[in-house]
Amino acid sequence: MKPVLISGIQPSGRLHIGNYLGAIKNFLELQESGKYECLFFVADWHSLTENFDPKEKNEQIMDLAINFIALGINPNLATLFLQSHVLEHTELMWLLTSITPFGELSRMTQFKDKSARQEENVNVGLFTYPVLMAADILVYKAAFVPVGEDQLQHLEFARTLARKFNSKFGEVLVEPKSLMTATPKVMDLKEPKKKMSKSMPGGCLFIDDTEEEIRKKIMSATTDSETVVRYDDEKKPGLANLLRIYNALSSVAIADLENQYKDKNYSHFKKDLAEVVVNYFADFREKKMVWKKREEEVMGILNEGARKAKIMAGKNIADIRGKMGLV
Ligand code: AQP
Repeated sequence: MKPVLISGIQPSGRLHIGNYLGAIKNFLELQESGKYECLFFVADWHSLTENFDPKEKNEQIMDLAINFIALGINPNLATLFLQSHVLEHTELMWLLTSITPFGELSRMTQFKDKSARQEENVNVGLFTYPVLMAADILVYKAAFVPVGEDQLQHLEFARTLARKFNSKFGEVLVEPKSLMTATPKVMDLKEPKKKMSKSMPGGCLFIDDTEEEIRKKIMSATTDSETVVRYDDEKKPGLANLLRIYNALSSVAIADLENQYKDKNYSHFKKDLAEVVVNYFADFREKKMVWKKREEEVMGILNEGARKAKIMAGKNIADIRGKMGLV
């Protein structure tokens, strides 16, 4: 049996290049490697912890599922499903809350950041988010989780819970390891000291932006007052971020890019980068248009994915219940 690998993305806005380079690019490579039993899901429950409109949420869920498929998640190679279709995630979450220290959850960076950002809606779901995320992973006994850097603290927390559960009730859970890409933290285009985030759309480069939008956003990305194209993350964070994006999408080494642009200015570099991005996502944009007209087929893929996921999770949750003395 191949090791299980799992990851999810929230349907809370449009996918940006940080989601792609930090997570989805890895999903595709890992899926193609054939080395893992891959599970990918739309984390719709997680996304309810921020203010939302039900109609818009419904559209975001379908849009994310379509994005997954148009980007290349292949239902013949991976299981694609909606988190809310597999109730075993919430059952395990409840079981895990009984061994989760309150203090540890209140120290989670994302909880602190998001509760400061949405002061009017500091809900319990925002607080218990890491327990649900741990359940999402542990319920499949997943060994690997491809994520961006911002999720490492939550993954470490899932590892801690697995260890604690095993030592209290007996070995049953697997401690998951992270798998990161070479670009685990893509920065905001306007404020390059901050992570690119769906909640700050002004600095996001969305993967389904039009060609004109891509060009406009890259040309106006914050850089610095120097003119030399040189990688220096400390002094030139904006340019360093653009160099990393260029490198990740073209496979040209950063040192080679510095060389290639040594006698050219930032504007020349940015123009070329914009074309790289436009071309890289051209195929995706076309496929997305096609899949948008095939919603029924997408639902079929998600239903079949949930069916498979439920079989895996159901078997594991029975073992876990047993360890806890439930009958
Ligand atoms: N800027 C980023 N660089 C690299 N990886 C990133 N990820 C997110 N932002 C970056 C990774 O994308 C995956 C899915 O993220 P998510 O939608 O589940 O969660 P998120 O972190 O809430 O996404 P955002 O865009 O950053 O939204 P908000 O505004 O809510 O904070 C994860 O693997 C994540 O690491």
